[in-house]
Amino acid sequence: MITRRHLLEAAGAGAAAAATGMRFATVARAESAASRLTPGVPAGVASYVQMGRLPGKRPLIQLADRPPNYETPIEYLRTPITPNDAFFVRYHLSDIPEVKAETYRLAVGGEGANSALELSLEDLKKMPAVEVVAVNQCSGNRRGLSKPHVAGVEWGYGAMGCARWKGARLKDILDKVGLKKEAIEIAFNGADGPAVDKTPDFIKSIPVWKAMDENTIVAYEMNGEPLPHFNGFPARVIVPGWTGTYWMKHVISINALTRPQGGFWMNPAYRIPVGKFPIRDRFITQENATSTPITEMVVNSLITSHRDGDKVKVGKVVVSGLAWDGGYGIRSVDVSTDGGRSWTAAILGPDLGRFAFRPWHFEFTARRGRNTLTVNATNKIGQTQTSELIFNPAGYHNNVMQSITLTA
Ligand SMILES: Nc1nc2c(c(=O)[nH]1)N[C@H]1C(S)=C(S)[C@@H](COP(=O)(O)O)O[C@H]1N2
Ligand SMILES: [Mo]
Repeated sequence: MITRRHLLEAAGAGAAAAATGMRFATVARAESAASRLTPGVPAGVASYVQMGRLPGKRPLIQLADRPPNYETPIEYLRTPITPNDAFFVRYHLSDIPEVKAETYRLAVGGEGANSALELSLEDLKKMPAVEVVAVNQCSGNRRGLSKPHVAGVEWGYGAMGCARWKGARLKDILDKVGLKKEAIEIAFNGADGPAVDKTPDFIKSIPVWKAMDENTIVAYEMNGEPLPHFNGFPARVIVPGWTGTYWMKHVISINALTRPQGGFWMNPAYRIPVGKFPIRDRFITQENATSTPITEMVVNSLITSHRDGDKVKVGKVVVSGLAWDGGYGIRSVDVSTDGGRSWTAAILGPDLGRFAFRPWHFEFTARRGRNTLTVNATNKIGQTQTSELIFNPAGYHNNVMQSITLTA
């Protein structure tokens, strides 16, 4: 609960931060943040986590402050569209400039393009506009649940959100400069940079075929509003189906490449072992014998109506949540109340498109004592979640079926 005192404190801290030139401030409410942590994240996380307040955002679970890494509490994931002010925030670099709409320029070119040009925000908005509802999920969502634990931001369930994105097709932007037939990848850079540390600049590329997909866009609107600063104002890349790492925020350059993009963030970061996950979309120009870039999200689901350990009344209980995948679409969500011996189909809610969160709900009769529910989503190509963690050193692609126990 946010009390008036907390709001005043937040306002005061904000003013102090503004005075000292800091861009954001946090409200120390350690207990309430710890109570929102996903069960299973390393015990040490509780000692540093707090409900942090970035300008324009509700209090979110602050796992790091510089660079800002803020997770969405599951309460805000009860709708298939995540509100902008509750949407998670993930950065690798601490120097995040406030990009001005008027002076913003997007440079498009590269050695794989026939020409080069610069687009203003107005230019982008004059292009044919498209909308796509798509899940943005960090590759490392649920990393904190890895056993054994692995290094990195110890995300619980909330390093994800779903929004209606509006913008220009990347394909239309690339058509303006024309791609050479030698072009193999399209690379993005954002306006953010390393502060004083030696972190390499965050540059990401995707294969040309994914860049030319009609669903891949450069978005300037999120749920009918300009992008929030911390989600990439004034424009960001949207790569529906693929994990958030490619969704470049504050994108200021788009380059067509004739050779694979190098750099830390392409290799060794954001890679998965070859052959370990049931992945269809391959990023061949970046693949080597042992590792390949992470691409599409694996099928997954989350209970958002209840937390593990919640108390319920004996009798009818409605449990609800979300399911999503890499863009094949959700076929079914099944729930087991007997430890996986039998499964019952949940009722699916509105379909906002194959890249969107699919809401579901399930009614069951709670008996006195402990009631354990396990959820498993299946997508339209028949892929399901795993019961055992597919361990990988970066903690990516965790889609272990979630179980919660409700006590009646
Ligand atoms: N400019 C910029 N864009 C970025 C990143 C970043 O560090 N800098 N991180 C990426 C990663 S890893 C993720 S998961 C998403 C998170 O998007 P969000 O902060 O809007 O939730 O942004 C992506 N785009
Ligand atoms: Mo990410």
